[in-house]
Amino acid sequence: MERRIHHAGLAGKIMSAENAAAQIQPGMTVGMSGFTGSGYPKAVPLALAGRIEAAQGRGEKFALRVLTGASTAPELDGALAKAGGIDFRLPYQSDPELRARINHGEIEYMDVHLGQVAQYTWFGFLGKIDVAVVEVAGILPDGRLIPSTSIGNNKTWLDLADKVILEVNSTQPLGLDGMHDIYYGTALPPNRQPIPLTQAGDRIGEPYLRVDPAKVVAVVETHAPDRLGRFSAPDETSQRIAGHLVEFLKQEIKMGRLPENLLPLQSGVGNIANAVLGGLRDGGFSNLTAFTEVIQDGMLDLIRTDTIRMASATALSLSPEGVQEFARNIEHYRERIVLRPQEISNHAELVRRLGCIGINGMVEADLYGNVNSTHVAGTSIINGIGGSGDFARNGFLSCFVTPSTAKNGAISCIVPMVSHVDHTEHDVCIIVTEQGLADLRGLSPKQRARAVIANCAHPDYRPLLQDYFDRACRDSKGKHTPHLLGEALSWHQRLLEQGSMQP
Ligand code: 0RQ
Repeated sequence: MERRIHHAGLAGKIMSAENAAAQIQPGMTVGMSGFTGSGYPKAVPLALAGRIEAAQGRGEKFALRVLTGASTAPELDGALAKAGGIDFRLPYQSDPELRARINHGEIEYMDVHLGQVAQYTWFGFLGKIDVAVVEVAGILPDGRLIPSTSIGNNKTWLDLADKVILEVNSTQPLGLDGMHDIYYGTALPPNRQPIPLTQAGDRIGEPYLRVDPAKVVAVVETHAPDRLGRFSAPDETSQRIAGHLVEFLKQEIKMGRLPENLLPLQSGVGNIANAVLGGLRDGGFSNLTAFTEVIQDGMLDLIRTDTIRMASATALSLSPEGVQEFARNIEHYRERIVLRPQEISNHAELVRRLGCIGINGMVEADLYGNVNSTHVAGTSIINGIGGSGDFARNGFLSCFVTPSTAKNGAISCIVPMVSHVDHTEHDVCIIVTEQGLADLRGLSPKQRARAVIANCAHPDYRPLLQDYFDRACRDSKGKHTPHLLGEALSWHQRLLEQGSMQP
């Protein structure tokens, strides 16, 4: 570990995770590192959970406001949620324990666009940050920090927190050094200047995070790797979704609306989005770029084969096999990957300037193109909006992908009216299911409904949707966006009551 902590003053602050966790008091707001299961602190949250359980055992309330980059892992969200140690959490999460407690109403959860979290903190909208707990790969002699496998909101937490706890993780490859680009030019309105990034791979900042050593109250050494899941192998459904999208992109090139090497890709989380990337590799594309949040296995593979020549993201979220491949060929990847703070990877100005092609998973879409990315039957959260909205609103094209049904056909992912809206009809260009692709660009609501029913609905549900739409066109008071309000959410009600949307 000696070679990872080169600052004498900070080396003098090495202590156990338990002693570090003792710096965190009930009611505090803690900004933690971590984005889609990578770069999260491995030891302090666990020690904290132990402390919280002991306090609860004595009948004392001990809960925190926990802010992160995005989802973390069982050692952080899972352990703290299980201990009853989280009062309030933002943004994106995916831990089953945390999700269950949010949906039971025990934890307040604020789902917010990932690109907005840093500026909301700087604006003061989220209150004061008491403590930052940030994983890093190493500490330089001058005290600057080599970031880990994700950057997320770390710059903001380190800048704004009163106290800082650093975890230095010996398993994170030192080859990460030089891969990051931390931009320190962000100012607050009215003093903001244009962000000088015009290509996905531009380096506009510095490779290291800054921290005031005087604020660092503890340095903890850890030796556990990121705990990341595996992706399911692309099945026939996801391959058909990928096929429709690839065919569409090729058609756009033919029509002269996209260049041969497309525009910078953004790809969301989940199995379907991962499979779509595999489709691009097999589709004969080359010289592509990505300006995205997360590099999953599918994208790593495109970088390995030079299908993607440059990728910008805020986190690596790889399977155990992906981690091995990354470490084996880290020199290749260092030339082709730039990791940035999420306020930059997801910045509206940059997504719009670069003209990103956003491809994100969804839960359901309605006839008119409104998209629900987050809730089951309108009330239970799955993960969160993540960065999908940053790209859907601001990109060149916003594509949403899903199988046409879920839960063995009991649920139609195309419904009369979405039970929760994350992306409005105004932000959605393309909807793809294994049935086909609906191109909603330039269409009125009724034209969109016809395209969605014809191209995306499953044959089991298509006649029901057509019937709803026909009756809505006849009986709706307003004929611009026809709806039968008493019936619009009846499919979800049927699901809750009978376990299926089928009548
Ligand atoms: O449930 O796991 O119990 O089987 O939702 O569905 O089909 O495996 O799809 O893994 O691609 O995830 C929207 C959740 C899709 C994801 C979502 C059930 C389904 C299954 C997963 P089971 P699939 P995926 C950048 C972008 C929001 C954030 C985002 C997501 C589970 O893509 O979280 O885009 N997106 N960020 O059975 C009830 C329906 C359903 C349904 C699917 N209509 N009703 N359940 N499911 N459709 C990255 C970041 O921002 C970090």
